Amino acid sequence: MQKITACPLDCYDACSVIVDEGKLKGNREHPYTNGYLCPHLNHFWKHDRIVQPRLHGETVSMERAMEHLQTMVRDAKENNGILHYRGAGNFGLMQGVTDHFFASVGATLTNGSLCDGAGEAGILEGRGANRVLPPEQIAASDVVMVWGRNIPVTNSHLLPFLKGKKLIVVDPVRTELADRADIHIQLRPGGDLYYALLLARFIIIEGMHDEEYLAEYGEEYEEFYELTQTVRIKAVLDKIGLSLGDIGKVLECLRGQKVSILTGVGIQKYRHGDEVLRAIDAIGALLGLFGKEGCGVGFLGSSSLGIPSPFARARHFEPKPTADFSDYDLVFVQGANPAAQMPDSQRVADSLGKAGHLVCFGLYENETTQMAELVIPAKTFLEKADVRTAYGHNAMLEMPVCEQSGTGIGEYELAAQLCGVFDIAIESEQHYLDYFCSFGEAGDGKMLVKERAAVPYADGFDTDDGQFLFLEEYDADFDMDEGYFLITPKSPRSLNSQFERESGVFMHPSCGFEEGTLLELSSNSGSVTLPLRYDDRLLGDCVLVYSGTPGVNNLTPSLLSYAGKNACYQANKIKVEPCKRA
Ligand SMILES: Nc1nc2c(c(=O)[nH]1)N[C@H]1C(S)=C(S)[C@@H](COP(=O)(O)OP(=O)(O)OC[C@H]3O[C@@H](n4cnc5c(=O)[nH]c(N)nc54)[C@H](O)[C@@H]3O)O[C@H]1N2
Ligand SMILES: Nc1nc2c(c(=O)[nH]1)N[C@H]1C(S)=C(S)[C@@H](COP(=O)(O)OP(=O)(O)OC[C@H]3O[C@@H](n4cnc5c(=O)[nH]c(N)nc54)[C@H](O)[C@@H]3O)O[C@H]1N2
Ligand code: SF4
Ligand SMILES: [Mo]
Repeated sequence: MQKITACPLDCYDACSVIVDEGKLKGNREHPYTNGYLCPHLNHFWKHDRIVQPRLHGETVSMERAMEHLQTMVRDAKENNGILHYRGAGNFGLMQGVTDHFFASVGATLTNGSLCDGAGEAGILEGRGANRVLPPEQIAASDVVMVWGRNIPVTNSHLLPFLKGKKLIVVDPVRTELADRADIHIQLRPGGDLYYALLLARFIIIEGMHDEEYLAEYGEEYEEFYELTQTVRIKAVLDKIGLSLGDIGKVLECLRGQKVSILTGVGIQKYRHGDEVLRAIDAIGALLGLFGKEGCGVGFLGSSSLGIPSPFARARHFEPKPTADFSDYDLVFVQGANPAAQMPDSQRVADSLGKAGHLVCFGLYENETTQMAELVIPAKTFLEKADVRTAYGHNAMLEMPVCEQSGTGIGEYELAAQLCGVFDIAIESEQHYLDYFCSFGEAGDGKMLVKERAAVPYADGFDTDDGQFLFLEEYDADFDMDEGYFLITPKSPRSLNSQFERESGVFMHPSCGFEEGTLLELSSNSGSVTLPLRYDDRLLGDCVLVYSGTPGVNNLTPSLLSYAGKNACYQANKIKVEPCKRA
């Protein structure tokens, strides 16, 4: 019998999936899924999952694993020493049920983000809430400006909505989308804040700003104009690798059109990531793009907006990118691979190694499970009930049980067992599922999260006075010191460290090293040796290593963004040498 569920993965698209005798197919009836999936789900069965719990390297029963976990929690709880570190390996809302247990026993949880926290902080500063720009609005625009988002790879279900639009791509890489765009602005990595400030300045110089709109929603725009005047045009354009023409031709393309600007995580992997989003939002505000049909600025919208968590809240938090595991007696990792995906891998490995006890609750073997004292296999998304929302659209998708299996344990079941033992109140699984679904309502061929406007910010912003708050100062960390810029985007083959991980470094063929050479990349944080592959889509002063490549985060720093406690994966410059051992 066919069942309909949703892809659980951390992805803009949140596809609706038909499960037919174990086969996974894209749902034709769902307007955002359009009948196809991506390689991750098409090859879902190819990837070996963890089948048995493991304690000190020995296979044990689930009963034994859970008993051991209980003992560890009991001991660590007394010392106030538990860290619950949860990633987004599965995006279902029910994943948070373990927070309920751990928060209730006084554990520390994480805040901040490895992902979109810097950008979101900027959006919250300017707009007050981070609302999704729905695909329907994008489809109604004339011009789409894609800024640091790799749509064919990370958000491919949006492609049908871009048909027939004028396309501008701002990306240091000549991506597939850049190749077919009307305009490609190939700036140096990290140059976005300056570029956005210059665009904003010329929007005003050229009189393209929407004065009527600004009088109502952006009163402070003149102060912002003064701020944009502090950017030295010629010097800055040289620095970021652009010319005046790169401003002029984009403004010509935007003039008088319905414009959607789609930003992604690429532009905010820096300490000043919040300022980049604020400056791009300022362009949106100046042009009056917010709250208008066929217009807007979209980032990774808040997927939980309007759905308050039903779970207990923690009182102690540790910033996710810099968490010090060695401070804890028990570290419980769920749906994540911090040993590979957090920045500064050497520090992370050292710190994980010094945790009293490390437990890993997940689906696949990875660097973190290899270090863990106890490994607990999870159930797949087909074997447990859940509900999900997304950061690329406003749909809500139910995820019923599609398959029975004796392997692994679901998050609800694990949390419920622990709550039982420690005498903590927890509602039934169905209660939480119903609770989540109560925030959904039927829309056009889909369920939507209630009260998420079809045209976001149509009634002004979510700030105290409804006004857009322009950036007031900036601290663009743009480093022209020695070394290459590191770009670390998502791979088509992996989902961060899940599935088929990449294993090379990519540079322009003019780099002076022979293809296939083992190169030692090093930064202030550490080094990694990877085979060189040519990629003529790159600028000469960039090295590209995909997210999920083993060792990539040896190169990235233990730094938090100025706002949003986000990781700064592209903050370090890189030295490249032939590997001496080769
Ligand atoms: N250099 C560099 N580093 C990066 C990034 C980058 O761009 N460059 N990107 C960052 C970003 S945006 C993100 S979001 C993070 C992601 O980093 P992580 O959150 O660590 O995510 P993954 O690497 O995808 O690992 C997810 C794990 O979840 C487990 N899992 C999957 N499904 C389930 C389930 O149903 N239940 C349970 N319990 N476990 C499950 C799998 O075993 C898998 O190992 O990486 C960050 N790291
Ligand atoms: N196939 C696949 N899909 C995924 C994921 C995956 O790992 N694989 N991960 C999922 C997750 S967790 C997330 S957060 C999303 C993120 O998805 P995206 O938002 O698309 O993020 P990235 O791929 O990191 O980077 C996007 C683009 O930014 C560019 N870029 C890098 N640095 C800069 C810069 O300084 N300025 C500008 N203008 N552009 C820059 C990169 O070249 C890249 O083309 O994707 C999700 N979807
Ligand atoms: S595109 Fe995203 S949501 Fe759709 S199947 Fe692939 S990973 Fe899942
Ligand atoms: Mo992410």
